[in-house]
Amino acid sequence: MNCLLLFHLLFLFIIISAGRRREQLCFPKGFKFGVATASFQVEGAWNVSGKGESIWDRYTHEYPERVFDHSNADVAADSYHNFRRDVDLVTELSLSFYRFSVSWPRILPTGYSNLVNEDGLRYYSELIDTLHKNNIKPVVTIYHWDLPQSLQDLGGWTNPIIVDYFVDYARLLFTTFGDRVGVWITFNEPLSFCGAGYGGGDAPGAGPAGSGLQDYLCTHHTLLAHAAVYRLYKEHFQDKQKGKIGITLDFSWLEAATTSQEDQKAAETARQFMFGWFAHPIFSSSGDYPAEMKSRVAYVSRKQGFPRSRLPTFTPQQIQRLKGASDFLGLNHYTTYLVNQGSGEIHTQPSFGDDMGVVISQKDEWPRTNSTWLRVVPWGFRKSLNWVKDNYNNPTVLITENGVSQAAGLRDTKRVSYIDVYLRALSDAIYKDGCSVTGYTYWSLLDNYEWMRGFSERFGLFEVNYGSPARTRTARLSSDYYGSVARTGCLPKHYDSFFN
Ligand code: GBH
Repeated sequence: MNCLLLFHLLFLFIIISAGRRREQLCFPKGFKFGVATASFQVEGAWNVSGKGESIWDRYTHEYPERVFDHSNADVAADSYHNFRRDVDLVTELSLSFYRFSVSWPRILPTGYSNLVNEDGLRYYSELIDTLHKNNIKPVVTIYHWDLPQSLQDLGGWTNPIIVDYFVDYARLLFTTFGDRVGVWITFNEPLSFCGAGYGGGDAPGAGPAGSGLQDYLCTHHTLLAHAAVYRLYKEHFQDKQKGKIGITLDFSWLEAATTSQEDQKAAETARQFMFGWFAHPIFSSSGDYPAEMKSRVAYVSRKQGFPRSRLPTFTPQQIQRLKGASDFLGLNHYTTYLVNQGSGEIHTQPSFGDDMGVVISQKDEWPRTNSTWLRVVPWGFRKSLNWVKDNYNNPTVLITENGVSQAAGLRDTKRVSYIDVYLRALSDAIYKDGCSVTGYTYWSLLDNYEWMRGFSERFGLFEVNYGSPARTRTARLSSDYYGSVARTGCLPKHYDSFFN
């Protein structure tokens, strides 16, 4: 009798402890892990060897007080001189790919293709060759925000002529590097550079006066430039070079703040304005801007006394050229917001905010990080992926960025747990929901220049010592953790073992 009781107790104990142990979680065979950086944020060498000025060079030099710590990216992590060390770090972590961006003004100092800077070509050529020597695949972003200043002098992305110049620039990249690059990304996050650059405080600094006007023009021409470069690659390069080409969009999850119908509707409106704005023309079966966005902007414009909508229109041919113009969807995801219906107030001064008509917030209890906008909400990642799957017929997705900032220091336990919980959410999206995700990219390989936040926010798996002329890179705990994930394809059973 006693013996049986003991046996039962033992059994119970085994069940409880098994419940506590995390089940082994592995990503599908062939799933790829990588890291990302962007030219302006890491390269430095802002005026070295023939490089031209970018809008971010100009902006941070002219308005240092607008940058949180008054810094600029003249040197940053100095990857221009240190790229071999960077590639060593990627190699150390056993990663499959390195996502970096090309600085347009480093290659074409004036922005125009009649003047090529040979040193710029040499730099990216050596970077690509070094990656291949180490068995790492380059994933190349053509535009990550550092527009040549000379093109901004023409109006930048608000001027339709930019489409032609972007095509010239992309053609040069395909011709020069295309035989060695398997994955191209035309644009990184148009929501950020059009929304914040042409309607807010990022470079080139249109400010709120541009909102609801310049941001729409910027997006319009960015989408047309994307379609033009996609078609160029398809028609003239893809057969021979066998690469893939897509676009990277930022999708923060937007969750209705309450169960009320108004807030549910507001959340969907916000998704259409902040993600559908770019995704719908390319990935939906009907194409064009989301219907709801078209009708809302038309309605608010009319109320403000405009004779027509401030949202530009595509011709039927342009709609066709954009539809399906991507081999995959690059998705950047960091955090989640709550959405309430707005007051419906319409100011005379146009703004994207009044057009969208919602109120966005975050929940106090969501864990904070070192970036005010970034809270840890892993279930929002899974919901974003499901929304993409349901709305755009389950496209092939590459996670091109996901990551978190922490204060300086090597024991970045919060970063380890952020990556771990987000990777769990991702695996649920893949295995339980059937989302087609082929790879994951951590942002970022190393600490870098965080735009208007300067060096105050660190996203790196490796810490950069900005006080040392050599810009020494030192491994953080999270690099061990992420290296182990990449090596095994599995999440470690006890990720907290990385804390000891
Ligand atoms: C990515 O954007 C960028 O692609 C990358 O370059 C960047 O380093 C990384 O995120 C980390 O930030 O300060 O309240 O005005 C992510 C989307 C859009 C998030 C702008 C921060 C500013 C919010 N970003 N947003 S706020």
